[in-house]
Amino acid sequence: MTASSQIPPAIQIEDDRTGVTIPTLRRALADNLYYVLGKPPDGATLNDYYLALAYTVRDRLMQRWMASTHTHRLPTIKQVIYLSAEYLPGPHLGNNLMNLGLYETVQQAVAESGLDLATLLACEEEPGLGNGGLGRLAACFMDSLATLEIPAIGYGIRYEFGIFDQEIREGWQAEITDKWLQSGNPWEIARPEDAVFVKLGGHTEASTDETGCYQVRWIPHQTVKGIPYDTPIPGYRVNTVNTLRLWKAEAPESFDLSVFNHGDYYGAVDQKVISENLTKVLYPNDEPIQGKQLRLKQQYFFVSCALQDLIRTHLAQGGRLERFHEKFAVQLNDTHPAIAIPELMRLLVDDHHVPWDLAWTITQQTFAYTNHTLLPEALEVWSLDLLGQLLPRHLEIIMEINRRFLEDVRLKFPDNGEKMGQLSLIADQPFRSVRMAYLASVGSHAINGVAALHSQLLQKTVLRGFYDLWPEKFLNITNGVTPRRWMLLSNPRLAQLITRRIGDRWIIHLQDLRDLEPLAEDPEFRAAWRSVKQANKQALAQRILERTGIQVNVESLFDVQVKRIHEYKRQHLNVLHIITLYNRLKQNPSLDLVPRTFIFAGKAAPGYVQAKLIIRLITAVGEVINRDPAVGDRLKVVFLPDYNVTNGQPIYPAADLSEQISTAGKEASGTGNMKFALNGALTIGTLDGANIEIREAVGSENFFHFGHKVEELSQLRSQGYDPRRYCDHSPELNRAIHRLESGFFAQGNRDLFRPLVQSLLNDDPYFLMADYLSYLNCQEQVSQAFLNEATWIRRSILNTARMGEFSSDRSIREYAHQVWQVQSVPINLQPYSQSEA
Ligand code: T68
Repeated sequence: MTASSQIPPAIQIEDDRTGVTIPTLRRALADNLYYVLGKPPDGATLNDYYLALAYTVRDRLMQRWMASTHTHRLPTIKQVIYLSAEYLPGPHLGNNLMNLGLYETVQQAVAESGLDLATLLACEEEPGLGNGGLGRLAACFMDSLATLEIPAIGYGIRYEFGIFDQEIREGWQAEITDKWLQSGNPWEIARPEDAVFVKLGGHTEASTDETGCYQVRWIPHQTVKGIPYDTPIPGYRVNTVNTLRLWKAEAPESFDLSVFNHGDYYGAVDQKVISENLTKVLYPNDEPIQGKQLRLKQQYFFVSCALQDLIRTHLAQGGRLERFHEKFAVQLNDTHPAIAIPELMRLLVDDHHVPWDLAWTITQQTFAYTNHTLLPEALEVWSLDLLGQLLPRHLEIIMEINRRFLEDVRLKFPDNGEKMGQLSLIADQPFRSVRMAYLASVGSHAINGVAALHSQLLQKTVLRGFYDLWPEKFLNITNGVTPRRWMLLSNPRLAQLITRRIGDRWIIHLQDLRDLEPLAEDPEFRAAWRSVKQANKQALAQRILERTGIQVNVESLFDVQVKRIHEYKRQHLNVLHIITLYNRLKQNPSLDLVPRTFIFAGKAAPGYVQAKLIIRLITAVGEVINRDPAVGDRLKVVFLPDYNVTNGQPIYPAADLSEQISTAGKEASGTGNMKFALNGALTIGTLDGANIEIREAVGSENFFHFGHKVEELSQLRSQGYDPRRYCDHSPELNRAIHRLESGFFAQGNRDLFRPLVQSLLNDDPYFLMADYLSYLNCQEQVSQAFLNEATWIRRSILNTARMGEFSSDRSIREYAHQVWQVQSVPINLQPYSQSEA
């Protein structure tokens, strides 16, 4: 007898909740609609059906999820703890169906119930709990951790309002609040029973207890309650289902009551509002956060919740705190969670009476730190004033960490006062503050950058002093993207074509794409590859028409730049190229120009004026060019509004050319560059971030590189960079700039783009002028290459075939072996009635 045939009658539950035949799925859908949502089929909205389907899928994750959680808690199993203030997982339903292997079956079941799966998938509001690359990386990593069966929990913040939705109104970005929770979130389960309390403000009191032990007590001004909300993160075709645990802040009832007892009912309600504000909204990047007390509260809140949660479960499993670091490997996703270091010290020393030295060893063995930026304005510092007000005990602990650290430095470098000032966790200028990257470095056993160049620069610049002290702590782990979402789900046509020819192992062993290489020479395969790209372009053209009213030519070269809008990413360099082509056309209307459709998308931080002006520039140039009859469909400029995971998915598969044109040394890695090349776009890019490694992988002959290198730029800088000189020496650049200055794209308004032009002519901190000519020439090579369809497609195939190393599975394997020291733990499923009885 097989195990399942021995199962007692309770199996009936398993049938309804976990069965995957079409009749069972249809019944489950109807049941969930009726019993969970309380809707009869005829009164149900599309969103009700989406929710019912989501619950149906969630049910089918549940047994794996509970088995994973149970197994991962065992004291012998080491778990990865990813601490990130941001996550951008994208919509869950399609991904979960795919990972469970239920996509086609559910599609059919839904169809037989008279519904369309694509329509239901479109109902899902994605959790926009991040700004860009950093949050998306966290989501790719969560997918890879689960797929590699590595026990992991992602901790973060359950922002009520995520990244704003973007609309374009009269060419300008308008921000609309993101109400992702409005229609209900079927993927999360609140766990009020696991709530923790987080202290804020107040003061500390030191005393010596009866045994002569020095003790510090923190008497807070306020306490908030953290409620965890859990979302399952299933791996691809494995039983592992990890957890994304996001915390919501609430007022503790007891606190309310004490105010209430004094008769201050409204005061109590105020208190509730103040507490709940804590996790209300995601802060935009690219805006100064210095002095934003609420942001520091958010960081501390989720980190404290996470560490308390870990200590509690560890102790409940009989674990000892001395072994905390053997149970948990905690990764800091940038410095946003770096306050975890003094927090773990506080919990160990103050709350659990672990001696300082032992606590420090545990802490350093627990944490590892990933840096994501070298931009000086993005390096986090918190003023001692603010930190001391909000976290008085943590400030004391940081000072003590610093004192001991500088003492070590002094012993190593006697008589070198300068060294101590350089390495101190406390900066004196422009105000006394804690350098969070230094704190993260001192408190971690491993420090990594996210691409080879970035890791080198990190060691040479921002963390140089620490590299000199501890070279062995430093490593590079180049970013990656999950092929499940960024190929299988978003580019089904290409995924099917590939699988037909080389099998489907590439989905979990992306290096297998290598097997496509010989097919690049096969005319039949090239034709099939081209049809897929054309179909994807057709689909994107349709969306462009629906969203912007612009009709684009699908035979034209789709030239795409989608990412956050930032001066260092140089969307305006792209625009200077467009204006140059336009000028050429105006000068010579019969010019034989390779037709191009320029596609942009991306959000600008609400307070980043120059970035918003770049959006206006793109739309303004589009308004003129798209309507000029002399241009016809040779040039089109499109700005697709509201770039996010959902809207990004159909863009990558349709691109011919990927624009990765940041100033060398500024883009830590980039991950969009990987999504494009994986989907067969060719890249035009600078030698920056992971572009360098992508170029090496796909072959320099299949990558269009241009622009000054990092060292060349520092040379230019030291020689006294004069951007106007480039204008004087290039008539085309001069004309392009003149078009902008003249108000030509702004109905004669010469003021509109003045700030951009002035910045370019006066200081040009991102070297657009210096790179313009090289970019232009390189774009000419792109155009010539595009004319030869057969070789372009060959290069496209080779790009895909050679992108295997840019899977986030590879990144995660490197973290697992080189940083975390964790192993895969396959999850055995017991039949439901046996495991739960
Ligand atoms: C990005 N950083 C890097 N930061 O810019 C990108 N910042 O090169 C890299 O590929 C990616 O991280 C992943 O490593 C960000 O996205 C932020 O979003 C951010 C958020 C809050 C504060 C500062």
